[in-house]
Amino acid sequence: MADAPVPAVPAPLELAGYAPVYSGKVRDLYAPLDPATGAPRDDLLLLVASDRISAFDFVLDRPVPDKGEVLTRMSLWWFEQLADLVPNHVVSTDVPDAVAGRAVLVRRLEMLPVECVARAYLTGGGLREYRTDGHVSGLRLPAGLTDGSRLPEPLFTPSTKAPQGEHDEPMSYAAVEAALGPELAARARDLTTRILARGNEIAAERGILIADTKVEFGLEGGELVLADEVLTPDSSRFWPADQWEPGHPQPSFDKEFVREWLLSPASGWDKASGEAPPPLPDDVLERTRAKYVEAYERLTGRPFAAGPVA
Ligand code: PZK
Repeated sequence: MADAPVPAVPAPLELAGYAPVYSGKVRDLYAPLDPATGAPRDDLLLLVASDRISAFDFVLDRPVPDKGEVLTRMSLWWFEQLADLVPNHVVSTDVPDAVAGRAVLVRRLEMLPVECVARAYLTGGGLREYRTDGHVSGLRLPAGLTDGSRLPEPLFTPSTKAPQGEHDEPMSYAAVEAALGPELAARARDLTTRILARGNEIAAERGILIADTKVEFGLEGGELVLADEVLTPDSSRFWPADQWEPGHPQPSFDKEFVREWLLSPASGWDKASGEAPPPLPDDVLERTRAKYVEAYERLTGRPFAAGPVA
C-alpha cells in the first residue's frame, strides 16, 4: 500500500462552533460560526496558539507544555503595556475550554501586506546586510558594529510576506510606501519602532533584551490596529541581558536548550543533512517550558498559572 502523505502541520483541532480558516507553523485561526445561520462570521477570528515549537526552520515533533498559554498571556500583557501607543484587535478571552488560556477572540482586520520588523540590536539578516555595505534596510549605520551590537535607535527593516515555507525578503522603505501610501508607511514605521523601544524599556529592567521583533498591523476605519501576537519569543529574539556580549551570536533566552541538544552528539542529528530533527527528550522540553515561564514571570511580575485567562 502507498504511504499516506505526511502533512506539513497537524490537522487543526475540531472546535464546536468554529470553522478552521488557516493553520500556520505553530498557530491556528478559526472563524466563529453564527449560531443562527451556522455560517462563519466575517468580522471575528479565534487566534489559537499551540504548544508546537520550531527550531532550525523545522516544527519539532513534541510540544512544549504550556507554551501556547504562556505566549498568549504574554501577548495580552504587552497589548496592555502598549495600549497608549496603538489600539489592538483583542475582543475577548472567553474561548472554548479546549483552548482555554491559549486563544483570543479578535476583530478580523484588513491586514497590511508588509512584515513590519524593527531591530534594536544587530544580528541575523540585518547583520548580513550591514557586512555587505554598511547599510541596513537602506539606512547607513556607524562603522565598527558587530554581531549583537546595540543600534543607536530601533530601525524599521520591513520585509515581504513570503508564502508559507519561504523566507521573507527585505523590502525597501520606498517599496513599503508604494504598497501602503506614504502616510500609512510612515505611521507603520513609527509604531513598529516605538513598540520595540517601549518593549526594551520595560524588558531591560527585567533582565531581557529584545533584539528585534515582527509585528502585524491591520486596518480599521483607516487606522492601524496591532494584531496577532506581540513581543513574544516567537515573534522576537529574546536574549538574556546578563549574557549580552557583542562580537558573537547571542544565546536565545527561550530556545537555547533546544538548539544545544539538537546540535550535540546526543541528538544524532546532522543539521546539514536536510532531515527532520529527532524528538526532544523530556528534560529538554521541561527546561524549555521553564524558560518560557521565566520570561513571562520576569516581564509581567505575575506568577504563571495555566487555565482560563481571568
Ligand atoms: C491574521 N494571521 C497570521 C496568526 C495563523 C496565522 N485580526 C486579524 N484579522 C485578520 N487576519 C489576521 C488577524 C490577526 N491576528 C493573522 N493571518 C491573518 C496568523 C495565527 C495563526 F495561522
